[in-house]
Amino acid sequence: MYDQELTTTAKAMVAEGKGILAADESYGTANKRFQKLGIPTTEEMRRAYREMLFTTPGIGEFFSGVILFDETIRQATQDGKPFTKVLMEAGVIPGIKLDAGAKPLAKSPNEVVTEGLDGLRDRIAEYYRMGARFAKWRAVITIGDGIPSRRCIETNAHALARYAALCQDGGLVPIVEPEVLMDGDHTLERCFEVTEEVQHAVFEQLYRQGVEFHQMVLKPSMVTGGENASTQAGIEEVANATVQCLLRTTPAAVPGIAFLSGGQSDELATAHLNAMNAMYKGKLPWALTFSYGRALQQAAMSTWMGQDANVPAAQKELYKRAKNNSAAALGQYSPAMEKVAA
Ligand code: 5MM
Repeated sequence: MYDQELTTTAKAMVAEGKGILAADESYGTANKRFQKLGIPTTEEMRRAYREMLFTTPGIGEFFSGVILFDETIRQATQDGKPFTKVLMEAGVIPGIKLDAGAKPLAKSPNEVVTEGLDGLRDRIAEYYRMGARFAKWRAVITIGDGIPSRRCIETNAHALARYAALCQDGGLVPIVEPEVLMDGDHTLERCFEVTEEVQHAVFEQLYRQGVEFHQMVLKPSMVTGGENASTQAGIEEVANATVQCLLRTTPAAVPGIAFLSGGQSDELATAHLNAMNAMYKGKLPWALTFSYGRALQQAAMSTWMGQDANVPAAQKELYKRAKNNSAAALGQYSPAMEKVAA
């Protein structure tokens, strides 16, 4: 029923030089980020913050889509225009987070499984009516002593695939997000091994659930190694390992891969994406772009600080990160671009 629309939307989400803003922080995550900066954790402040982001002039030059949270998709600007309308008028596709978060996995201490499948078909229908055209579900895999377990990988892969199939039935392009956390002191080689196993398991389950690969977007973590590892890999090493891993796991039919930033600094996340595109441009079957949360928003949020007077300056920060990541998606970014004032 939605065949043509899904194909068109998936391609548009990873159009050349465009990426996706992840602004789908749930209450807990949004409040944690506000608390750190001393911003009041009220519904009105979360609304005002999202209004600042979504009304940034020129947002549609670099963002194909924005991922929203349930609270946000129901909100509007101060003068009453629904956020979905604001985004559509800017040429940006509204998307929606569908997962209900990661919860402890039975029989597997220290591991989690993402929940949210109950009632999902009806929720998808409601969000489609509200204007969403794509969705996101994040699975979280931790590297540690004896983990991840095969149970954790398979359970999360199965849930991701069931979510993705339901999305396509309901007209939403699924963003499939298996995140291997950077937490820990593991090596880049260990990260590669785990990421490869996870991505293989995810595509196996997607295939079994009948998910159309050309109507989805993969949102993986990069192969970086642990953030506390004694040796940190260089930019080219991370870029190369990430692409080599994806070449082993990801079908050519997938139109694009939009990375999460996972706690990397703003500039490093941009540099890694740029290095992948500079090294492999024209040699890969899929587009490589960004779907960052923190690495797009950090500078804007800490400039905004909950004050109306700071909105123009905060929007300039968001615009700068969007522009630099767009350049990185084309392999045309240079660190000198960071010196240009926002
Ligand atoms: C991994 O997190 C996603 C990408 O953001 P980063 O680029 O900052 O890593 C992000 O979309 C995340 O899923 C949302 O912030 C929602 O998080 P919660 O924890 O509220 O579900």
